[in-house]
Amino acid sequence: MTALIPSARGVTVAEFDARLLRVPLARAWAGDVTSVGVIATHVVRSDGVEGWGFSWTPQIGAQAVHELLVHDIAPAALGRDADPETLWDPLWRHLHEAGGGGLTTIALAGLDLALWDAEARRRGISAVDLLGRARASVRAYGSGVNLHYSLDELLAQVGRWIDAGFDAVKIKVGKPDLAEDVDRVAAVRELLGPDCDLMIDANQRWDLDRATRSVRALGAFAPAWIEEPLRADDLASHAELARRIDVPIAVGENLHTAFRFDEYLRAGAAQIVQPNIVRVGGITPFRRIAALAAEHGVPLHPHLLPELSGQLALTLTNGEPMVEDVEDAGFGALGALIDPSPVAIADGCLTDLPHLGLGLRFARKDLS
Ligand code: SMN
Ligand code: MG
Repeated sequence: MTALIPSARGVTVAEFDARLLRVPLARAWAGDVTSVGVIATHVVRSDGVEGWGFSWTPQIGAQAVHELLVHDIAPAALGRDADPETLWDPLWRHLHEAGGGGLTTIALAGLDLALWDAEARRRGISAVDLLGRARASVRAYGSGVNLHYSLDELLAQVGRWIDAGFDAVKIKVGKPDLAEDVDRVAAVRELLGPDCDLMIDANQRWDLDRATRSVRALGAFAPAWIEEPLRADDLASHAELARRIDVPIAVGENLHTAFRFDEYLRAGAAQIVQPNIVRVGGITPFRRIAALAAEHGVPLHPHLLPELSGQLALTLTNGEPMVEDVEDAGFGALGALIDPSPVAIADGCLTDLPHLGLGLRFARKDLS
């Protein structure tokens, strides 16, 4: 991949800081997920240019991410080249004894995003234009953390997505009793009609036998994909499941490195990939994963974070990426941003609005 920021050579990281905030959710994602952790980051380069980024983890590890950023990433980054594509690999190697992916990559995203933001701001353009705009808009789908909803609540949510103009929606499956999943998916399909895309997400709840039985039963409602049917760690079972079912398998929100995505793709264990830009370590590794997906001819739909994912999706050249809009969970809608949201979602489409850099500076104080 050609370097995008040759003009940044010689410019170094001069200052870096990170602060932890919790952003309350308007709709709880489950009884115990009522807010998400955000680690807002800020970089100053040796040429005086500033950039803002963030890291994110809903429930687990936000303090640890903050500590990694302040104690392990900042000292290793200071004085080094401020080009994110030059800096990412040495920092990843530096952190590796604490894990090749997971908290280390989640933390690394905080610096990577801030460095991309800084370079776009130096040029007076948006990150979309810095990275290379490929399209004017991307399709968005309605999504919700709704396994705990009653059937009436679930249908009301799907009704809101239809009214908002979405033609693709994703619901959770994985009730203890398969018959209940069948009833819920049948009712949602009935409400949507045959022309909308319906995706189902099991959030790693099943084992191989249960997944086989479930997907065979739920396949009757023409799901566009089954997401995370099994533990994301278990590549072999995904490959076996793919041989047993004809619904495409989507994974990625719990894969953390380009190596892991490559293994899944080579094994035929995923037909759709969904990297989370923060969890994989930022824009730099996300772009490598997107290149891998393109090589394999596999669709990529970035996971969550529509204000960030939407911008990256606008730069993807392969296929038709879709962006996930979890109901009432955007950072803009939650009041977490200083500036107006850099993107808008209407009639099932995401577009970007005029902004500098990533346009994602977080509110100064803790919001919870
Ligand atoms: C999901 C994961 C984490 C937080 C919210 C939602 C979910 C999805 O798996 O894919 O939307
Ligand atoms: Mg999911």
